[in-house]
Amino acid sequence: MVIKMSEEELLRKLSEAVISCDREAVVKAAQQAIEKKLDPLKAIEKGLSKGAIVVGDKFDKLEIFLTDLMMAADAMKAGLNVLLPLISEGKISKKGIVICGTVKGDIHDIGKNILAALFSANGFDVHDLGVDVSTSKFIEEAEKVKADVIALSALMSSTIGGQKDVIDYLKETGKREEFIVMVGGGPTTREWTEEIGADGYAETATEAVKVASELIKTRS
Ligand code: B12
Repeated sequence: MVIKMSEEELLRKLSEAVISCDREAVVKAAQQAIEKKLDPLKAIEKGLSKGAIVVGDKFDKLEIFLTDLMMAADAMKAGLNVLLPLISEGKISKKGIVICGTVKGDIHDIGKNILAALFSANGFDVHDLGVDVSTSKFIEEAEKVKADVIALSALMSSTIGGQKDVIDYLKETGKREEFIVMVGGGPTTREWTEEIGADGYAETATEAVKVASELIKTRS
């Protein structure tokens, strides 16, 4: 019970430090989380990310400005710099090759970076193409590295169409069956996944790794 309380307290601290755009407080809370042996993934998903959701809602309601949003993102990234390296290193046997990136017109990369780190930590060979990635770049790279999975991140309703573009392009060029396509990020839903004909969707990076592993298994 005592342990649970302090864990909750730490998660709250992480989230509140992101909400108040306090970089130093985020780093301090992340270091405390490590000292208290809190699972780094839990600290990210139930601490830092919760803060990001609150900040996003405030921005949506015009309660904060873009500069605040940028400062909160900066604080969150500082926390990730402390926590992500602690997520255990990949196992020796490679589970598959993943290409990931944020779609065209979209520069949000925090979630995509977590996704890449978790795939890597779980034994996948990851090729992170970064942000604002064009449809052709995704496909060129996927062919080059003989990817099993193309993971497309999109955070805005104005850019989510980039996920459909990749799938449409694969269909048009007769390459759809060569790759597993997964989609995720804020506006992505299960319905959208079905509508565009993607193979998999996940709400969190942890779930994404599980879904990808299952999809690869069923394909081979
Ligand atoms: C931080 C942030 C920013 C930062 C980005 C910094 C960075 N380097 O990423 C900055 C300040 C730069 C920014 C800019 C903008 N932003 Co912004 N931003 C956010 C915010 C607050 C948090 C996003 C985030 O990092 N979340 C935390 C991560 C961990 O979560 P996540 O990305 O969802 O990822 C998780 C899962 O979704 C999943 N996942 C992610 N990708 C994938 C991919 C696959 C394949 C799978 C399976 C899973 C998966 O795994 C991750 C970990 O579990 C959101 C609000 C929100 N609630 O999302 C707004 C938000 C996304 N932004 C928004 C907007 C409008 C903008 C701007 C247009 C603002 C402006 N007026 O300029 C610009 C866009 C610039 C551009 N062209 O891209 C809107 C989008 C609205 C919409 N629905 O279209 C949001 C929702 C805020 C809002 N409520 O209005 N933003």
